[in-house]
Amino acid sequence: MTAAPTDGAPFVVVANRLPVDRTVSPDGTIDWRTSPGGLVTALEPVMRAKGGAWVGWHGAPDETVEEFEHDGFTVVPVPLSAQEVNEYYEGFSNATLWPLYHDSVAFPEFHREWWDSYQLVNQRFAQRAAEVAGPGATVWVQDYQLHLVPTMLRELRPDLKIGFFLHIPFPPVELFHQIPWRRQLLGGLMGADLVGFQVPGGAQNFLRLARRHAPEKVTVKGSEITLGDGRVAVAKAFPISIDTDGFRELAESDEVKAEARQLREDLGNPKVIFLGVDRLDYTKGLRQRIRAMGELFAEGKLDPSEAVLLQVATPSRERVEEYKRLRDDIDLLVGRINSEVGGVGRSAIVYRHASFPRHTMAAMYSIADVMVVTPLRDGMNLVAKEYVACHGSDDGALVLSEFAGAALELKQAYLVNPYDLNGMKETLMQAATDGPRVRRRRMSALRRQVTEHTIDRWAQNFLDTLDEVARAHG
Ligand code: GDG
Repeated sequence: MTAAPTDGAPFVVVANRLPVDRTVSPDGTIDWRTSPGGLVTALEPVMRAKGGAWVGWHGAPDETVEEFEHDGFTVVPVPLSAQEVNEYYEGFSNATLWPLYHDSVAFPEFHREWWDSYQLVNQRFAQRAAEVAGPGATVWVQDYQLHLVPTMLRELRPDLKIGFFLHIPFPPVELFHQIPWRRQLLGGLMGADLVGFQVPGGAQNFLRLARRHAPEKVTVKGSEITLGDGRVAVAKAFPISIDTDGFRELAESDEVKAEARQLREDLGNPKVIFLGVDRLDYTKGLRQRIRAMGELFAEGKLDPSEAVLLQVATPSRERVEEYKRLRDDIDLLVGRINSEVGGVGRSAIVYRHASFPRHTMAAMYSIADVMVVTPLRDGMNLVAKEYVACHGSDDGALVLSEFAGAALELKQAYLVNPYDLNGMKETLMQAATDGPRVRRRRMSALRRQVTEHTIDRWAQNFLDTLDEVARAHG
């Protein structure tokens, strides 16, 4: 057991990555840059509002960094060796759990040394959280890289309220069963008072597994798991959202409006702009989407002098084999399509493998006539919600995969099955050609949804429920 520091933080977020990455330029200057991805977009505003401490890796291997203050909260860096980055992060987290939790759309690899490293690193995160959390503090553990932390942390600090939120899908029993360490992973989560999932299906999968593997004296009833010592862990869905007002205000600013005009001009003022924005990840359905768009151009259904697909693919996990392959595939596919369709000096697909500042993203969202979000599987997908928040006029259209968690809320989107190429092509055309009345009706329903369900409300909901559970059963 670790003693509670009397001056510790009352609220602690524990996530694999800090919201800022440490970068060192060639002249040795150290800089901190916002790290990419959905988890940071979602939690940074919560942290800015609540204060406290954020425990996470700072993005540079083999370096120890002291804690420091940033934007009203304490940043607590956890060091990782190059070997741990390789085995715990790129290995077990991103080449075992990530593909398996996303329907095994890529083959998950199981290596015992990756698992050893995963346990070791989870223990380090738990230890650091135990050191910075004040007496009776609320600790919110994030995502699949830290499955074991809730139980490890509870052993060190039984006085804490512990929540866990999984940002990605939680798989059905048949898939989860493949994992050699399934019991330990489940047991790790049961250390939390509240385990949150993006959609009810995820919570149900978890409860079903808990029932199946429950050791003696553990019972599962409804959404409650009662453990041997009488403590209760609750599993429920909390669909995550965005800082809707923040995005809307950004998109309405004069700077972003000017940038949007310039962007449209740079693209040659096309009649229809299709937009895709994704981390370059095989779960995001880029191959299928680009093929569908390519066929629409090749068949003459879309005219490259009038329509364009702007596709942003943010670099991600570049050292993992499957991601290298994906990058090459997409380069090849886009190159082939552009060489076959389109006039001289005008590309059917404008593809950028790069990361852009948030204001440029807002400018892109506001000029996109059709936003195309077609993951093969996605916990939620914030890009879909950001588009709705930023696209001011009601003449936009959102094409959204049925397999994104967001589809359960954004029901008025043009829903597609990304595996059905013909169906997707038809829906893309329908989204581009529907009359203004239909588009307006759909967009205003979507806007209502993201205006009412914001990131603040999500965090408040989760933390209120955590308080209730801990009070009732703690
Ligand atoms: C995971 C789950 C879940 C992307 N490129 C740039 C950039 N982004 C931002 C987007 C958006 C975020 O990254 C991506 O969020 P998603 O939700 O779309 O996807 P994941 O990264 O896979 O997130 C996902 C999420 O966690 C939250 O729970 O929704 O299902 O997989 O915010 O705007 N931001 C900037 N430049 C870029 O180039 N500034």
